Amino acid sequence: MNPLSWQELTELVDYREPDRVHGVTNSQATLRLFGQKEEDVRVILYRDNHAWCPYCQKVWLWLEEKQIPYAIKKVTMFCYGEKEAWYKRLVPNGMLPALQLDGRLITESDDILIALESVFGVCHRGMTDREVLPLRRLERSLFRAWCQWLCYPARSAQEEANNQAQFLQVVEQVEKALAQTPGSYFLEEFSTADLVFIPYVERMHASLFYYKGYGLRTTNPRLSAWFDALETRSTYRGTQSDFHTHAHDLPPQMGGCYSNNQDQTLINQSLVDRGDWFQLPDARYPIPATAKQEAIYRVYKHRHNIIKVNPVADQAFDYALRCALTNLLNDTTDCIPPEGTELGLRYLRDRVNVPRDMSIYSAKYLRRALETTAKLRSDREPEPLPVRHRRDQDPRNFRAV
Ligand SMILES: N[C@@H](CCC(=O)N[C@@H](CS)C(=O)NCC(=O)O)C(=O)O
Repeated sequence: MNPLSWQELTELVDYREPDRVHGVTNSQATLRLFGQKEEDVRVILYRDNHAWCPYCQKVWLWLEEKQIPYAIKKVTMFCYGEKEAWYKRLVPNGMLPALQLDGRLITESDDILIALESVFGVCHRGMTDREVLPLRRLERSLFRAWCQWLCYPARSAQEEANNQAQFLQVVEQVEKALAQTPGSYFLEEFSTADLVFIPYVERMHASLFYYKGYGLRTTNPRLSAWFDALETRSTYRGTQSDFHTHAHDLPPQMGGCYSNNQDQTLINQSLVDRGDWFQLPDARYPIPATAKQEAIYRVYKHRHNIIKVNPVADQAFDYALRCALTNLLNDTTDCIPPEGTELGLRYLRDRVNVPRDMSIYSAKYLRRALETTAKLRSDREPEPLPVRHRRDQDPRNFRAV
């Protein structure tokens, strides 16, 4: 069967892009107004192009939760490409996030939140609240124990076991902290305390599943309920990434992630890299009815750049990509891609980035369609993703045309 043309694909896909400015939290917006006017904007958030930076996610979520009108300026992180000269003039060390509040520049995510609280009020409880402060310290202990286990090569099996035990001990304290209130959040309701934990706990969940075979969400009932509660919030869902993106974005950011190579780890790695992505516990909320359509729409919209950067020749890859999308739309495997294009389909499978490109379930559908279509040709895998940098994702190659 021949694939649908781009024209046919776009006509068959019934998808209207959500309102980026006033609608639900999304990674593509450069202005967020929440029903207010542009003159009301007092805040500019400088965050990374990839919607990956954890400290940026914390501030991003705060602004979304509080519905403060703000503009967004996106900056390249060192490992993806060259930092913009205008940003280095503004923030000489190039670190993200930064924020302008009534023209005053603030760096350091904690200082940013404290400054925002002083003007707009707290998110239920503030950064210096006496119940939030010990939780902030607990988050840093968890972070340190995670780094110690994940980011340093253990010199012996005993050292690996000690690092794991140390991490699990802090997880127990987090479980106890979550048990202090009847609901699923750290305090009586969603607050700054949750915001502080979200970015790294999400990254711990993904990385420990992939590199250590450990299920943070599946083995800890309070953390599991906490994730479930977060996923009821459209703010969180708009910033949420998936296991694949985190597993492969973390090594260059953290200076390395070390696998324990245990049987469960290898099973998990295969699931994250080759699917089926629907079996992963990275999202548990119901699949939105628009997820497939969103995936096709997003590929259609950026098809020129996607085809240009792909290692397979443009014409062959264009055909192969339409095969994958036709198969996705029709839920079949009738459309067979040209010989050799399976490497290009898998190249793209490995580079779908959540939430930068699309939301989590759309990415699962797309990765699955790319993989099942590639498999119609062979099991050949492309070069593994780089671990020291991710310049294959240089945003300069993906500017809208
Ligand atoms: N303590 C800082 C840490 C910020 C930080 O480490 N930012 C990283 C990204 S997660 C960064 O901007 N690195 C420079 C780059 O990668 O370009 C804060 O809380 O804001």
